[in-house]
Amino acid sequence: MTTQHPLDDPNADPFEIAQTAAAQLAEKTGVERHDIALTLGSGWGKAADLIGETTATIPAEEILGFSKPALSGHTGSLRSILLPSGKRALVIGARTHYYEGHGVRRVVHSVRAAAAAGATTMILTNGAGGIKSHWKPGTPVLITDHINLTADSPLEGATFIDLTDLYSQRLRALAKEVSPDLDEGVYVQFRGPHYETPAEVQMAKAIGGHIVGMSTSLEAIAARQSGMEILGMSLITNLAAGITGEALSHAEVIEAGRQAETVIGPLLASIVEKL
Ligand code: 8IG
Repeated sequence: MTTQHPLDDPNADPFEIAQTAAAQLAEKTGVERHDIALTLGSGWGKAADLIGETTATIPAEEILGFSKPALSGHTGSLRSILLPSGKRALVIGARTHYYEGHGVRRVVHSVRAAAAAGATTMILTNGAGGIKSHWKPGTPVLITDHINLTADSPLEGATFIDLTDLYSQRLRALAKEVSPDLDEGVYVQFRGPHYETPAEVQMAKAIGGHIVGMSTSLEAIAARQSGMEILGMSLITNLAAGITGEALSHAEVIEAGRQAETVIGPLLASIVEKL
């Protein structure tokens, strides 16, 4: 119980820890370099089985800096997948959320480890609430941009990183080739873990948001810092608070994710095939 997490040491260098994690990943997977990394959020897990052949599955806690998953339904493993193209994908089924309160270094560690493992493309997926009232639970949406309401950043010190075209126009166009009527929206990251009040959802809408969630933005910033090209996708598992008047329930969110699996898994697999 007294074991200190390596990223909690203020004197530790998070990039050095990511390098060590990448070396451990290479050793345990037998794959020297990964090309693409995917973080699979609620509802997106099935995609891993469809994108290629899993050649190694590593419990996340065996890799330096990773934490056990906080939530059941989040799988807690790292998988190395051989794609039909011959490229290697690293599937991160172990997301640390900001609301867990372990600090932003731990939130973005998987992204930094993936970058250190060689990945130049970062696919970030999540389950989220929808603000556009015509969205039905189970709708996949491309993230075009984000608004980070956590009041935090993975960048430390005077690190001024450009976030123009953070969610790559090129990768979004590619996703649209696979699914031309894929909807799009601006993702608003709240701190959580509570869902928004209806007034907060109206605020998110007023400032230009279409999707509300509790992940992704901080990870995207870290991925950009590491020079990766980013594709972000949300699965709308519920309409945001106050949009329909119905109360939100975690069980319904999980169920919507389960039902959407058969659609979004193949969608993501087809996108990955084009990378
Ligand atoms: I799934 O309605 C899921 N995650 N902030 N709001 C926020 N996060 C979410 C929601 C939602 N649904």
